Amino acid sequence: MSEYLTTSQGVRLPDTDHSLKAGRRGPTLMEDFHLREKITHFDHERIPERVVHARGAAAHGVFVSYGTDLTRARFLAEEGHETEVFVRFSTVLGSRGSADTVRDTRGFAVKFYTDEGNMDLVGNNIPVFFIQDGIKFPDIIHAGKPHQDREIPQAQSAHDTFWDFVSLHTEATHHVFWNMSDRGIPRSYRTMEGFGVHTFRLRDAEGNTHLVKFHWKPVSGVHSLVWEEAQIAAGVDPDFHRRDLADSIDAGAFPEWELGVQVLPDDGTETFAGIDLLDPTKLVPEELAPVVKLGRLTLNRNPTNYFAETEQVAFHTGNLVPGIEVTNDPLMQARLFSYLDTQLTRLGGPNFTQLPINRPHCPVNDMFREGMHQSEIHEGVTPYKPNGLDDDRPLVDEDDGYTQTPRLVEGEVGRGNPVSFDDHFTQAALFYRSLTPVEQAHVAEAFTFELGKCLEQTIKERELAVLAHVDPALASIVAEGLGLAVPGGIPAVGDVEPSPALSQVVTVPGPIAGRKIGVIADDDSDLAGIRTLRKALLKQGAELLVIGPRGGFIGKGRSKEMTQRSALTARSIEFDAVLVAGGTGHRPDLKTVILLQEAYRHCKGVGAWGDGAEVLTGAGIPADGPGVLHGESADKAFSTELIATLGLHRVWQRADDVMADAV
Ligand code: HDE
Repeated sequence: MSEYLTTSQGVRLPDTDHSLKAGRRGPTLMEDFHLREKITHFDHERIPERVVHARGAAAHGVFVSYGTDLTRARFLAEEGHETEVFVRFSTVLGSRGSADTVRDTRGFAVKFYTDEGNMDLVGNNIPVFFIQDGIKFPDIIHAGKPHQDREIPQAQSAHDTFWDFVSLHTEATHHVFWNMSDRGIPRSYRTMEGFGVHTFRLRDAEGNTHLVKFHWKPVSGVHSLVWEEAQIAAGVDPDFHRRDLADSIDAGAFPEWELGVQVLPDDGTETFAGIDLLDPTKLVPEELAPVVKLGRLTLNRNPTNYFAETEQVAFHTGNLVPGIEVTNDPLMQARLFSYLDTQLTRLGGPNFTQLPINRPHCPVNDMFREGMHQSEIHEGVTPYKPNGLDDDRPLVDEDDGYTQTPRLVEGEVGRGNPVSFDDHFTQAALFYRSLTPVEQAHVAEAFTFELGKCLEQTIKERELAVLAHVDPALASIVAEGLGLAVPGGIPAVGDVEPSPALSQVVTVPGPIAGRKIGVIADDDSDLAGIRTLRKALLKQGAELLVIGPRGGFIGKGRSKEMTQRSALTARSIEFDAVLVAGGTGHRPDLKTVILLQEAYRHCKGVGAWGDGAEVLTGAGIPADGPGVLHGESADKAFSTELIATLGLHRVWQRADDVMADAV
């Protein structure tokens, strides 16, 4: 890299601020090769955004294996084996510049740069999908994307075409329930589960096989936003998740997940406990097949250049290594075609695998030649096999090369699904009935909100009929909110065995690394208390941010504290808890009142020490409200209670009182 500014040909430049003109006031000259080159390159800076999952954020990291006998894939089989990874998270529907916190499915795509070649696990944060057959993908996406006449609404499902489609195409019901639950609005990428969705086949060194479902379990627990918070964040900080990911990594609070698999017999039936394993709208409850942990993923490095890494990374479900195979799931089969195909347009030709972010970290010799954007200078004259001029090199590896497990395929050519694919409602009921009451209430609110945004009455009624199939009580709540009646005579799903693992409400405090705690303070506040509390939180990997009346410093004399946020820049959505420091002025201004009330309404920890409590009361926060913390000082007892409150994520006991406001 030159120390001097040059043209792309390496010629040094004396000036990049003025174009070449005939006289100071004269016309610009064609001769100005620097101007022309600079503008031409700029004109071509954008590439097509991803047709889905355009909005994303990514990070580098490492995967360390726990070791397993299930597969011969070295990066999983060998205990302690370290593999570099690049992970991209995304929303599905929005454009590249859309907000992070919209209600949507999240992508969770992992590229393992293994020493046996690149392996991509291109998953989502929801374990099931809208469609059973890939041929329906353009339909569901066309229905979810903005209306084609006015290109609105952006990045959301709360509109007629989405609900028109899913109410007719009822195999989407299970996935829609997950979208309408808290899973559709994650707190951060760090607190999302990930799923491979399809059933995969693992093969060990002896050729034994198992069917598996991949899971990513976040070490920070599974947590979400509340709907009002998500909506505010979309405007106040559209980069909410992207910022959180980058900030956590910068702060050393590295996001971590454990990779695991549900292990299911490969006995030729392709079913388990009556569940069709080829149907991607079905999950296997963890109570029936526990998740066996295979290793740990740590994201520890932010990308240096968004375009070169996060934008140009190309995932492909067909990037597999020996020992990991796909199954006949008709959704997966279509994906095997789509990913390579889409990259050809998005990345401008077939050589995108040579881009630094896509290049395998092991030696490659594919005999592919030429093509747009070729950046290799290949040697020799024999990019073909067999050849006699180069001893028939490169070699083929008959022992360790990638092979598929032999499997018999027979059947009549035709279109259609197995009969087992016809049940569209049982697992939606399983999911809904496995949630806690507060989570169920969120689902009801979400359906009411989304259908309330639809203009066509028939669409709302049709979806109410779908809900009545799944759960009549839910259908009634939503119908009431919409001011409609539940269609009669609809057979509902009977009893199902709930799967508690599907709920994300925790009763035992989890880790709080990466959480942010806002402390309202002014010049008179107890700054020593703030410092004590910061130390206690830092030990847990959480960050304390001082919210002052203005930018700069607060404090008197020699004791000063830098404010990280001011009354103007602070908004509740950024904080997992909001406190008032002792000594802080007693009459809260309107912004402080809103800050505290939002935090309270969103069921976050709020509290104060010393006479800071008067600010809370002044803001209308009930002193004896659940999760309202009080301390004489910011001592150990106070920080311990705060950490426990944060570890439970939300104070759901408050939910009943504030629910109506949160819709
Ligand atoms: Fe994708 N999907 N998908 N998808 N998908 C893409 O590939 C597609 C599906 C997923 O961060 C595209 O490079 C079809 C399921 C993620 O770069 C495209 C079907 C799951 C990402 C594509 C599906 C996913 C994509 C767009 C139905 C979860 C973002 C740009 C047969 C298991 C990857 C691109 C990233 C991206 C096609 C269904 C996850 C067009 C045809 C199911 C996380 O190739």
